[in-house]
Amino acid sequence: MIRYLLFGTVLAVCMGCSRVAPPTAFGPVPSENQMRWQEMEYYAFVHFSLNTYTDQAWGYGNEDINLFNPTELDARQWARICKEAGMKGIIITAKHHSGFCLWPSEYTEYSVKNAPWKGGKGDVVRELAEACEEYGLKLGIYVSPWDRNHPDYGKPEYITYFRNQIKELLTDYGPIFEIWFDGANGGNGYYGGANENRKIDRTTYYDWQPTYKMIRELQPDIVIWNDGGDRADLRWVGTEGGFVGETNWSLLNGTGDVEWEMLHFGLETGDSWVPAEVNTSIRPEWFYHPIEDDKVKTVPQLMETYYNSIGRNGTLLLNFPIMPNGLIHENDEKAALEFAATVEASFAENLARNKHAIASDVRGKAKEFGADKALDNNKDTYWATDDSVTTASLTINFEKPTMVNRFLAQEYIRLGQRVKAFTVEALVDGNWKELAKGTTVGYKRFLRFPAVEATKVRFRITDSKSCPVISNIGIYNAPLSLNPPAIIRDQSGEITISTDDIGPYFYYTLDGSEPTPESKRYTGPVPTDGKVEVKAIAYDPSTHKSSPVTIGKFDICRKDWKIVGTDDHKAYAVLDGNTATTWRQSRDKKMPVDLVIDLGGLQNLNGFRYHPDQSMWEPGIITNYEFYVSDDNKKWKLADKGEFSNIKNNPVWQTRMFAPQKARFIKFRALKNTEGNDNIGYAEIDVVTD
Ligand code: FUL
Repeated sequence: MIRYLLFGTVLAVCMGCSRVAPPTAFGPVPSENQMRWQEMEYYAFVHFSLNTYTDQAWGYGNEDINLFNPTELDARQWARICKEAGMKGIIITAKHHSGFCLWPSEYTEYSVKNAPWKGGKGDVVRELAEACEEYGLKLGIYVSPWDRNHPDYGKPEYITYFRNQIKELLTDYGPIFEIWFDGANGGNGYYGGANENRKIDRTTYYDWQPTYKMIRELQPDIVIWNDGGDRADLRWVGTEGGFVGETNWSLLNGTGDVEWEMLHFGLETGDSWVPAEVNTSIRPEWFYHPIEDDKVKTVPQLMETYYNSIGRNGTLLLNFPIMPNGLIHENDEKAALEFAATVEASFAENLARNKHAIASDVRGKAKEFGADKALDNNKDTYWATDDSVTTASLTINFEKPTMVNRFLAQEYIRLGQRVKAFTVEALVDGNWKELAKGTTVGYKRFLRFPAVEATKVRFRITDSKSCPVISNIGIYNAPLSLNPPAIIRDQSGEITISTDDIGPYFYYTLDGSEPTPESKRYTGPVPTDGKVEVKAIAYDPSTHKSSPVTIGKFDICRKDWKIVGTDDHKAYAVLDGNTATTWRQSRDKKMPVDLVIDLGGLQNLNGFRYHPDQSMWEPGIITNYEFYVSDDNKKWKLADKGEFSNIKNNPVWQTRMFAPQKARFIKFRALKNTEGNDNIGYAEIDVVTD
């Protein structure tokens, strides 16, 4: 109350006319750099390194430099695709965890300068910087703090090395809009031949403050992303799945611990402006794996990501893995361009633009803060209320019934983030109807709802930290696209096809041909045996539109498989084809923990697949494993061992190939999990046969 008396709407006198003062900033506000970054909204990651050539997620640090030979590398292809896809910049993995440098760093031999590519004269970062300049894109740098190659990693000397590298990257390649410091540290690595485990204390080891200072001196317009140490300009959202919390405050506390919830939802009471960046890949993994060529996200999936990132007050950093030849795969390009076209079509016409609008309150009843300022397509003007008002509404009159299914609100965040809760209502056939509800708004907030024919739409702010300051409202009628169906094969071999959409038909093929509405119609589970490739579409009989195609590739049927050494019937969740169901081994077991399966007969094995536990809390996700095979469940032979590198942040299917083995039994041995305890869970286990 005192605050309102002191800072209540002020009538100021200017040059003989009275003028209503704008609201003063409330709480933390973005810096100019953060503001410029937020307005970029959508930009790309490219993941490319030596591990592109070894099919790994994280290089160990000893990969042979001679493998690096991207004979067709064309950074202009990357830039063209990003530009055509509506992106505003590209962040490149100049150095990933393996330590291999895509630029000829003066400080290490482990770089492009010793690779066969261009006779050691190549510089990927330079080529990208030039391509970005040509296409009008901004350049960003990912430089991994964890370095599995460097002999000094873990010692103070490494920090000097790391800073020298940052200095090179921020000095030699023109303006850099963002620098990205990933917090990953899996411990083990090559480390100049030591081949050992080196853990560091991420809160102290990197000594970030002098590094930040140097960065800001070298690149005053930069924003810093860091999930591993001192608070920076931007925050991670706690998942690589492509979504931030429905509630998303662009605030955190400047010091102190950050819990997962704070990353995901921000902190309403935070004392610093630390907005969210949603990073996700256009494929399941970050680096290129040929096995994922048919796993590129579809337009409906990318639209879902759009609404859950940009549509929730975040930015979207979408990754393209670069192929060993140095190009982006055509499937990824196609998906990104179709996604861009769908975004464009969805928001081509703002049905609220310049419509007549009435607000419940207008600041000092002044024209410059009127309702129409939220509909004038000018990001520098806004509708605001008097300081004491924290609930308010704005009603847009279409005059005639108008079909709508999307709502957009934007706060003028230069004055802080304020709105805590709102609803969207519509006048349909003379009655007010609630369409959707939201919590925070921030820079951009979209709500989706089933289409209605509305004569009026009302944006009702039901709670706000201070007076609302709304710079833009958008109302759209976006075309709908059907989700591609999910295809599951259970243990008996039965195929099930489904989606979350209500009402579509499904058509499928089992012979590799493209499904169309002329193909076989799905009416219920389809029995199959042996290896099968199922292709399916969802189809809307009323609009005659089809979804993108889903491809399900299944290896030998698992109907004769038995899980050995347990009578827990829940164990068969690992064979039910459903990655949402998990079997947890008994919590009494201590590492190593084995899962033994009898395949029911001899098989020609040359790989296995593991889908990790999907639980958010206390998951039992395996990071280090051994995989054995046997004829008789007595004599075991090691077929493969290794790590599932980035599995904690990106818990997707893991496929490992090994030299052919004829065997009837398999033993999947867990040596370590993501939490450093003994919890072990499996969503699915499968084999690859030749
Ligand atoms: C992760 C890394 O460990 C991944 O390899 C990838 O670079 C991703 C963007 O960040 O945490």
